[in-house]
Amino acid sequence: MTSTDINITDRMRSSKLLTPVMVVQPGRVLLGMKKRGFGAGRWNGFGGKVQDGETIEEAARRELLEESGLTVDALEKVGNIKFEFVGETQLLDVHIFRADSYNGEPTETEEMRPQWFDWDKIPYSQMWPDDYMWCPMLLQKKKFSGYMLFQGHDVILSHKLEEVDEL
Ligand code: 6U4
Repeated sequence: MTSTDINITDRMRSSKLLTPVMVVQPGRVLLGMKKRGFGAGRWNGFGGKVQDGETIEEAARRELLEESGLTVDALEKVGNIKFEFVGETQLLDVHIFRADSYNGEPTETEEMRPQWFDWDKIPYSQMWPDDYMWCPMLLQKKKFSGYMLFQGHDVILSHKLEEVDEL
């Protein structure tokens, strides 16, 4: 355990569970431009908050459908990153999923505008600033676990990210 982990545990902070899903095809990945709310103006996976009474995976499927119009058969949990924002008490506990096949056609919704990106043209400069660290791992089918300390929404003060066998 690192000093960072101990800090989080000691403060006993509440956390909000979030569920971004990346839909991946050979050579391309589907992202959504977030049109409102948290992370607006950034390309992102499709996801949102886990509601009472649903599992994290159920929430991931519900949010994917609500935000992109897609359903998926298999959903693989590939990452877990905890986010702390300086001055905010609540941690974000983000569970990142990958889907390799999907049903339906990506459809723009009130919250997201979907678009396919080639793997070598992922718009990292218009994504959350941590994404360039783990998206390549996701595309390589690696699993990862980490922690990010943000100052505001643009600056990462410190981070830890490691490949793991299991989540
Ligand atoms: P609602 O309920 O629609 O008002 P909103 O504030 O729009 O909520 P939410 O909770 O639906 O946002 O979705 C936030 C999304 O952002 C989730 O899919 C998780 C994702 N997310 C949060 N931090 C991220 C980060 N650093 N990198 C990333 N995705 C992140 O790629």
